[in-house]
Amino acid sequence: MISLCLGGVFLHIAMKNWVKLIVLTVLLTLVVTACENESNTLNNNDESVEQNEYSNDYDEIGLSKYEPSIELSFVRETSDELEGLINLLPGESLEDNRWSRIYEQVLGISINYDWKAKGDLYKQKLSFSVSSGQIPDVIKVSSEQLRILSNAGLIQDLTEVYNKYATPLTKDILEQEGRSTFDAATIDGKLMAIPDTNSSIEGAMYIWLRTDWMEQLRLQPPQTINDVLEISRAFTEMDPDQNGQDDTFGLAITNYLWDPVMSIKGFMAGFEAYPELWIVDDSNNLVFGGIQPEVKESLLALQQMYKNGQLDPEFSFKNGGKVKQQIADGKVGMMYGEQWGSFVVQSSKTLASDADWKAYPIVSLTGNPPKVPLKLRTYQYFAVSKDLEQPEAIIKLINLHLEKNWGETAEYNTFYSSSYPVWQLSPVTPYPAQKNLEAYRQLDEARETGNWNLLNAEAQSIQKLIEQFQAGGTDKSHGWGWDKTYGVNGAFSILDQYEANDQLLYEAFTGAPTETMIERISILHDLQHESYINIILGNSINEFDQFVETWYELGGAEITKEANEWYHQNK
Ligand SMILES: [Ca+2]
Repeated sequence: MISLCLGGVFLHIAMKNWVKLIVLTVLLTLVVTACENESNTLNNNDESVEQNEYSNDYDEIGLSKYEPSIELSFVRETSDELEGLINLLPGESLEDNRWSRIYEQVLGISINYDWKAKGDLYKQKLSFSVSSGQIPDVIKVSSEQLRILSNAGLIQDLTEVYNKYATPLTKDILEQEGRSTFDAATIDGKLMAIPDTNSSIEGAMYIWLRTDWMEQLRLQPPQTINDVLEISRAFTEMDPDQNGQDDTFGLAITNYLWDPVMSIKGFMAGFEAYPELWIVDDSNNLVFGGIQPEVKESLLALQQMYKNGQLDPEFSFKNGGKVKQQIADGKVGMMYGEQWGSFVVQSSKTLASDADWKAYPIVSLTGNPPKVPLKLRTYQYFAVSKDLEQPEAIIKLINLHLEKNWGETAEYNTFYSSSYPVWQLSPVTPYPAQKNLEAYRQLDEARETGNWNLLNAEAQSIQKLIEQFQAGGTDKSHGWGWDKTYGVNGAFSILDQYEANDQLLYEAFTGAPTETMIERISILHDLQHESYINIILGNSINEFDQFVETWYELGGAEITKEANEWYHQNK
């Protein structure tokens, strides 16, 4: 029941390990709670899964059944978390579970795994599989690997298969954030894989502020970057925790500047600086945001904050786990972060039960609503072996997965979240990019109209947690973060506003990585990161111009050329 928001968003996305850790802690806490509170429902669900036999009642060709059944092979990445999940589900295994059974019963597709492995070993084996050409029927690969398979002639064109077999629901969901997720999967005009789409809109930034400190210091919500700077100063210098000691900082940031929480990119957006994105300039050419002059001004502001003791002097040695601990210890009261930042800042309530937080919209220098940068998050693709006679089978799996979770015959509490994030049992795990925003919108409407009957299963489960929080009993802490994210003035109310104001800035380069990108991008990333950190720590701002020059020389010029070739051919 819980996993959907957390599970749906987080575990679909590759993230730094520390973020995973936070997420898992939250997940486990909530799962345990859910089990305690809903053991009856859970048992019922599990029994029904064991006993239910599904037949095929669908008319769509994309949900038709193979008779006799076919076998479809994959390879599978496992993890301790996935094993832990399976241990919680009696009678189910990775090979034989509620998803494998319904795929077999409804579609006549029997799923096999050629091999399974964890983490780095999985990556190594996958890489060997791609380079040696020994691939299963369906393989999930990066866009680079997709090029290799396509160039080697090992996979098939799925253009017609997708058009013919994808159900309207599938097309609607896979294209929810536009067709850009298909760009890197399209080679010479042919769709060579189905994108494993991830939500980009979930990357929107908010300012998370400790409101009990704001009240203590009589500070108003920020309207401009100047207000943010003033709050940072006040949180550092005016003893917001009233302990008589100079022991607090203004803004939480980690040694990795691009984390989804406690990063600098939301702050920089206020200066119209987009250090992670390719953007379109005034002459309709692509330029890399990380080298634009606007970045300079934002780095200068951070340098000033550092100099004035508003950033931890040791931030460049501290990862997310350590900075999260500083928040828990009541040393910092402001961070930029994604919608689930509530679950990070909640840790401060252990030490100070009256600690309170709220998400605010990011702000600009002028006070005009700033653009909110969104990096494209789709990075994996399902390719199909040239030898498979039923290439549409992968589309059918995706169709049924979406249908049983978000379609008219959805059984969300059985197939997405039975209190446990059971969606992970399937080899394909598509989801609507805007599902969390949609859940908020349903809750918002119900709060307005008083009609709670129209909530989907996801919104219902969130509402239960919010009610738990509002009821104020011993379990209220379980609902705190949910209220901060999905409640009346929660983070999603701001996302709704961002969208209505046309503030969302989607990444403009969405093609497969170019030749020089593949070769040079990690060197350029490191160069950028080091230059930014050094400037924040006090090096001359003139070093920025030197960095830009070096960036161009080390491959940036070539990459810019290649990115523009793609852009002018495709957009
Ligand atoms: Ca203090």
